Amino acid sequence: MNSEQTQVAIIGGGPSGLLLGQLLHTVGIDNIVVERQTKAHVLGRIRAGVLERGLISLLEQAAVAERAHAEGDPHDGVVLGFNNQHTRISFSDHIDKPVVVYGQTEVTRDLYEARDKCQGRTHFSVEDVIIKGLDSDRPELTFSINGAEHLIACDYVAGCDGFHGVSRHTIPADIRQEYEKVYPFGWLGILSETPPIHDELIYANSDNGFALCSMRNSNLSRYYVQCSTDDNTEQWSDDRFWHQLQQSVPQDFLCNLQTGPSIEKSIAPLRSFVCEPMQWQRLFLCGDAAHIVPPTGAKGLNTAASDVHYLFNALKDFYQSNNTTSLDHYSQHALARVWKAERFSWWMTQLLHQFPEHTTFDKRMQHAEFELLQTQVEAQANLAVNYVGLPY
Ligand code: FAS
Ligand code: PHB
Repeated sequence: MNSEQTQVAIIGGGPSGLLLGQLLHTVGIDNIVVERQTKAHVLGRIRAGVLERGLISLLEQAAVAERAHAEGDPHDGVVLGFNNQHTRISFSDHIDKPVVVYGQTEVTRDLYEARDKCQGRTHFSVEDVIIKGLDSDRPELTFSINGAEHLIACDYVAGCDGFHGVSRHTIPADIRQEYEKVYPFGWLGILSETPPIHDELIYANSDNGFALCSMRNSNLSRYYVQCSTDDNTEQWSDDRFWHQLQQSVPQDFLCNLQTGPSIEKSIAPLRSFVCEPMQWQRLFLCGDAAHIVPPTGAKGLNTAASDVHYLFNALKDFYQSNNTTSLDHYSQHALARVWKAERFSWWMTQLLHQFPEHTTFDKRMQHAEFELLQTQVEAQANLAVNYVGLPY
């Protein structure tokens, strides 16, 4: 049995676990990350694309923001399309906080590079992670790697292992309260090495369904269309994808659309989910391990970041001042912001998608909401302050 000691054991080497590990390192709190996949597999995921100011600040605090500043693209507004109408929502007209377009994949790459540089301990390809002794002052992780048994003894466990991880299920079922809404559609996303159709994101709803035009850089575009939950990527040729996108994006923008072969194609299901509490004895959940949002509001990665902010500061209070007040209230603090992100993501999803069960009245309500956003400054301000990210 390979035995190790640390202060904080982090389950999950995605953005939540890596960001927490890097922040802990900056204040000398020892930590070990255990990751189920290989590093290459984690870095092969194409996920979020929009970073809130709060996440950028955390990357700065972790001394990992250099590339995001150099290559990230600040955005000061988004375009909303509704059938062939469209309106731009400015951020700076309401709040001086642009968002930065910089892929989650790059954030994860930057965090791994920083972790390697400071020789942070990371175990990849771990199997059968079990959390033990959470009611003691020295909990343990046991797991195996290629058949060899491992044990990590620690003070605290951070469950950063995503929606399909083990951490959440370690909280007893009679303690956990789970809230869930599964949407009757998914997002089919592609990457193409083509110039973006527009210099800002376009979220569009039409009788043909939802579409999103995003980007990673001036020659790498990220597009999404609404698809059925029964679909798989084999059913979606590039031609079918581009045709569907052009049915939903307002025609004023189509003259700038440059299509090309997809270099990545994937389907993501959409759900809203929250687990309460986000802590149990010496286990603390962060990110997708505790909550999921439909990506319509670009809140998934960004809400993981605010969890990490609260947990990092609570652990720092404990190790530097022997004060557990913030640790004792972590779940309460994190959930207050989680639920606001859940609401905004749900609202954006309701506004921008075609729901099979929608009546003609429901469709008129979507149109009325869009007209409010076209004409009412208060409605525009509300979208702007939520999209750029509420304060931590
Ligand atoms: P992650 O799921 O990223 O990371 C968890 C890590 O834990 C993974 O590396 C996993 O391999 C590991 N793990 C799991 N079980 C383990 C175990 N038992 N032991 C050890 N390790 C284990 N958000 C947006 O804002 N915009 C988007 O467009 C967007 N698209 C998405 C598409 C998909 C398919 C998915 C699944 C999510 C998407 N998200 C999007 C949300 C996403 O960005 C998450 O919010 C973000 O990855 C959260 O990061 P983590 O909490 O670190 O979870
Ligand atoms: C992306 O660029 O992948 C992206 C941007 C905004 C979203 C979702 C995804 O709301």
